[in-house]
Amino acid sequence: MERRIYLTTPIYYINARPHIGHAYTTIVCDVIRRFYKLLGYETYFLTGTDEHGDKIMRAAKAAGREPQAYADEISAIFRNLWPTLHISPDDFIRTTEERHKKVVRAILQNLYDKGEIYHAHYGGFYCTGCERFYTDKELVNGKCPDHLTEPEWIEEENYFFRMSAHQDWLVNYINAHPDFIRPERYRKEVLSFLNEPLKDLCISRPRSRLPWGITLPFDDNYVTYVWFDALVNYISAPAYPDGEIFKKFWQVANHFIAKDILKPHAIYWPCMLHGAGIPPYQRLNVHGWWNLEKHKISKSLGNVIEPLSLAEKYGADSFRYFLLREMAFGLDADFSEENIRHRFNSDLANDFGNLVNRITTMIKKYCDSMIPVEETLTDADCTLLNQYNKVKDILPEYLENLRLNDYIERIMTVCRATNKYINDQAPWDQAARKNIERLNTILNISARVTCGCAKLLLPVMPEKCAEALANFGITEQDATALDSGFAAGRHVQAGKALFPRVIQEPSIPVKEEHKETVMENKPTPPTPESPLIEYEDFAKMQLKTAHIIAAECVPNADKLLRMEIDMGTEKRQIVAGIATDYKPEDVIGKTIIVVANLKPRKIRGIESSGMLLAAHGEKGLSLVIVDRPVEPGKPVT
Ligand code: ME8
Repeated sequence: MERRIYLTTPIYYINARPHIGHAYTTIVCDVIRRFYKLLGYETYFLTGTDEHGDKIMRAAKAAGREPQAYADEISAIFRNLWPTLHISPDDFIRTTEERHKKVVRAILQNLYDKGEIYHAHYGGFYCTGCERFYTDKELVNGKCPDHLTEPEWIEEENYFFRMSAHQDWLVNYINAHPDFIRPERYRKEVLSFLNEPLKDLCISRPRSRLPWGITLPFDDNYVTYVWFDALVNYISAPAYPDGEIFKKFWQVANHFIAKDILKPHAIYWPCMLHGAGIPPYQRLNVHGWWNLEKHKISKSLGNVIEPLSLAEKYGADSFRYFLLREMAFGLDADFSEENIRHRFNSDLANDFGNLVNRITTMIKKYCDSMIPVEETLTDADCTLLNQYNKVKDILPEYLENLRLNDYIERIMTVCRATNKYINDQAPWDQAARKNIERLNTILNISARVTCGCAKLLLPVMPEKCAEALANFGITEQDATALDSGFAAGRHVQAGKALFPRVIQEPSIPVKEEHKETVMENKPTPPTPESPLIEYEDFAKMQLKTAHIIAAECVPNADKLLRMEIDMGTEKRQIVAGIATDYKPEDVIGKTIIVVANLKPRKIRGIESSGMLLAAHGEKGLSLVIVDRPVEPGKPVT
């Protein structure tokens, strides 16, 4: 089997700035490409911009610009956006480039010479939004179903491609190649459309009406219809017919699009290729729409979400994670910023980031910062390792079936299982009992599985996962293959939170009462004037023992530590102003005393469910701890 894949996004119209929909398709291709690379495939990834046609000419006019200058400007916005979202295409094609025009002209001439193109009179309903004619039947209440606008009736002489002549071939081809168009629902939609006779495709526009396009090589009174021009990008970029990239990658071409442009890709394009004697692409992969309150996010509906502002707010990798995790390929998904925040705080900060942080912190504390060697494995160790190995092994199958959201969830399940494994195996107890072999084994296994998960998540979050792996001493070169890189003896780095928690309402400035005054452990000292309290007053307070199982600094709050504590029957999160006196690694494993029935409150937007006790000495803070081992959750009286 070919271990190669060629991935393409649509080339985007430049009549407006990129939005979240464009970002999604491009990120999906980038992620899939990185997964295939991890599996050892040779890959080629193309994106670009679609710059001709009515729509662009009108947009340029509205902006008071010449079409070419306008195209240069907006195309550059797309091109420059991709690296900021950690997307790295191999090529970026613009339909106004000569290398593209040359191939469009060659294909047109080839079809014309073969008698596949003819000249005729035509009248029809034309939607400028879609840049195409609609039949009566396709219109909904006389309006374009996508743009909800009334099309214009246009009559003119034009050139037509004999698309109808390829209908039988196309139906047979789709039937013989079950994964030519996928998911299945779109394949069925195309086949059902092909139950009706296919009309020939109008492939020209009179230059007198629309000067902005590629002149037909056999009649300079006309320019090429923008869809005919645009689709050819998939072969013009890899330099059809003789380019090395074309020869190497065309047979494994995988187009990625949303369902809005199914018809041109599933019908026009294969027929054009067949007419020109070029084999069809390998697969058309069709995803659903990002909606906002049930409406497609689109520039024509004016409800766009700017990808850059979200990436700036949450980080490009978290944004990528959200898009991939939240949408099942093929189905629509609803966008909500609340969901981004939820994914960020729960999956990334709490499950994955916390895991990396607590393991590196413990290796630093207990093993002199060196990944320890494992000794005899227990059932619990083997169960966790097996769970990870299974997820690693199913990667090709999930990738092949485009189940990326499910795959990410499988990885996160392993991260959660590793967090639980650490809680259950309690390495801090092994350290207290000086059971070094067991301590080393627990830390080795949890580090190994965590590095494995970080590597599996690299395609989704290239920068953050590289940072996570670097914390375990694994460089990008070490991490090229799935099984490379991890080794006992490597030096770890600890301390910096991978995903600093997102404050609940990031755009709202921190209010005065939310600042860390309450939990800074600066109680008002009792003065002679303080009234004495009754025992009943004291008894209202539930003091309990708790084990600190994880800790991290809170970004932009020098004094705060966020800690996860085990209270016996439950785990809680507390935030306390002790960071000037304690580093995260100093407190992990300690048994402290907390006020367990204090109302939760937010400190810098992070919920704190309890307060720890500390003494305020001349030289700083000192945590109140128990002087013999006591189980967590025990009452302090
Ligand atoms: O159609 N949800 O360009 P275009 C998900 N130039 N994806 C979305 C989306 C949404 N709400 N909105 C847009 C064109 N997209 C032509 C393509 S290709 C030879 C020519 C994504 O700028 C999705 O990939 O309108 C969709 O197919 C594409 O942007 C349409 O981009």
